[in-house]
Amino acid sequence: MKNFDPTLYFITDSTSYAEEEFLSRVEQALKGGVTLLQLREKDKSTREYIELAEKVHEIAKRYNVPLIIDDRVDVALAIDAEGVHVGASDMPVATARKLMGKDKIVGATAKTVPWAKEACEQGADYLGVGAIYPTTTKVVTVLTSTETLDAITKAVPIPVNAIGGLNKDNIDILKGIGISGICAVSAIMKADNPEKAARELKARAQELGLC
Ligand code: TZP
Ligand code: MG
Repeated sequence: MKNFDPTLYFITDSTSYAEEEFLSRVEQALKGGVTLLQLREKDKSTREYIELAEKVHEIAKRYNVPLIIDDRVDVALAIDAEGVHVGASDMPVATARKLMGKDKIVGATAKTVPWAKEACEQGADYLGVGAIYPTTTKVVTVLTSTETLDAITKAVPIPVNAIGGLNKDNIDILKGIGISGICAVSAIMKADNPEKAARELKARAQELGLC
């Protein structure tokens, strides 16, 4: 397995913030103990995506946290990010793996056991599974039951992270399921204090023995 820690996977959403505030929030989250970071941009031009990714990468490197780029292999390669995350409407995992090379992290979204197995066979390093709860983050998704999440963790040998509406007060639902980590957007991004939010979410996940 590659050398990354999926315990607290923070996925960004810059839409409500000026750049300075956004970058400050990302850094606060890293200070709070985020172990894996994803830059997720849906509306930026390629140039804007690259420019922001370079800035986020500089910060992430200072905390030794790998940066994953959502959707865009070209952006990930352009800034020499540590990895890319692909979903159902993005390029296939096998293509992303071929383009990224064997040493980079390739993550994939999976909502069913067959889909999870396929992503794994095509070279995914981890899976994001959800949405476990309804989410306020802009995303096209359907809910995934904890039974399906559990089945996926048993069906693949790679780390599986839960995602969707997760926060420190509701992750107890994941107890006993063999996940490797928690993915969160709003619980950290929109928190009054992202550092504290990240710290508390991680502590709660560890307290519950989730990861
Ligand atoms: N995929 C499934 S749910 C989701 C993504 C990207 C968004 C999760 O955001 P939040 O704010 O943690 O619910
Ligand atoms: Mg995507």
